[in-house]
Amino acid sequence: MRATPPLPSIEAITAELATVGITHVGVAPATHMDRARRALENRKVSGYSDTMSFTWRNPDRSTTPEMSVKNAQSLIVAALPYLSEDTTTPEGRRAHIARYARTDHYSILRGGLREIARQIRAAGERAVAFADDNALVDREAAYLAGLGWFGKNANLLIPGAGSYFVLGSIVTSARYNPSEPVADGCGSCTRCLDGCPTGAIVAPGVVDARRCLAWLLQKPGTFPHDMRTALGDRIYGCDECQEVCPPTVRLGRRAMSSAEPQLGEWIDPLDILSMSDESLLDTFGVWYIAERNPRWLRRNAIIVLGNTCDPSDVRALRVLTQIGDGDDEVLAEHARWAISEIAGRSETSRV
Ligand code: B12
Ligand code: SF4
Ligand code: SF4
Repeated sequence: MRATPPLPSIEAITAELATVGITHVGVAPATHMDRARRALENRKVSGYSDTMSFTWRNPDRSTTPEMSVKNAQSLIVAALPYLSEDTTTPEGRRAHIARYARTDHYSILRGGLREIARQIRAAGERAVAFADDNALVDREAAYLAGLGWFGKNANLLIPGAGSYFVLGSIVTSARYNPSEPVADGCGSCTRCLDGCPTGAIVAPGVVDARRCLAWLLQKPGTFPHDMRTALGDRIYGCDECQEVCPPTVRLGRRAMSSAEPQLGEWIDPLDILSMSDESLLDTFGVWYIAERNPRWLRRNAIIVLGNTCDPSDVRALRVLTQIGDGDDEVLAEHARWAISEIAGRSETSRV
């Protein structure tokens, strides 16, 4: 009979996770996450969670690790850096992809965590890996595991490294020694509150999703009129509250992503409008696209064209006019808006 392998130590786990690019690991007790539970309830009542489901789908489950793994004792929480090199901003029409969305960092993180979970199970314990899953509030797990502090921009900031990290956990019945929590590092800084283009950070650590561009780009339906100009050239995700964050900007480069980006920083929004449903889902399928309906990507591309397209860009204007005259009333309305924005810029440049 083969002997049961020993439980991997936290040092061995950290070393193994480092081989896939995971730079920070900590341990939290698998207790109920009271603060996150309260925050989920409060954001629902105040309307800040808008129509998001995610961790709100079942707040009891997403804040109670034991509901995912029977007799859970510990969370092993890991952070993977996603910062990659910037490229130059193109002239004219352009669409910007947020830093975390240029590679499927979650699958790298999950892959590393699943392998460790397998080793823990082989040692006779229960263990399940989660990363960006509705079953667990990842930032609270990371805070409790001493990986970092909650920034006023709501992101988890790692001391000496900033917030350009994705987070994931292994919930396990095995007992590991919990790490020490990290003290607040924001101090009197308020740059993210002032720097958010839509004023979505309504209090330190509290994001009103109804104003957050990252959510509005994912949400199905008509894009709110009063947020369209502020969207600028963003096609997926928004990095602004991190781009203005001193520790993240200053120290982020200490831990860079080692993964080859699958997508560039910039794409041509006209390409999105000329691609088939199938190729849109093939190219951008790792993104959260509501209802898996590429129509919402096209909607975003139309707004971005409205914000970035030069009035002399005949090709883009022709495509927008076709959509504006088309059968999809939602896209048509966005296209007519974009045309009038572009025309407005041509008026301004003549004055
Ligand atoms: C829903 C969601 C969103 C929503 C809502 C975000 C939000 N702030 O709630 C939207 C679509 C807007 C979004 C955007 C982004 N997201 Co998101 N998102 C999630 C998801 C799926 C759930 C988050 C959640 O449960 N929120 C619930 C609320 C209650 O949590 P919270 O905002 O963190 O609230 C805490 C703080 O308020 C804190 N707190 C309480 N009191 C106080 C007091 C003070 C003074 C402070 C400072 C804090 C504080 O405690 C609360 C509870 O823990 C997680 C993945 C997961 N399963 O956890 C990823 C996750 C949070 N997202 C992530 C990322 C990368 C982003 C973006 C940067 C992506 C982008 N570039 O566009 C932006 C950042 C926007 C922002 N400033 O938060 C990462 C964050 C990594 C990190 N280092 O923090 C996560 C963890 C995914 C992952 N597994 O890596 N996201
Ligand atoms: S992601 Fe963008 S819109 Fe959302 S809170 Fe941060 S800066 Fe504001
Ligand atoms: S910008 Fe300033 S206040 Fe906001 S998270 Fe960064 S350090 Fe904290």
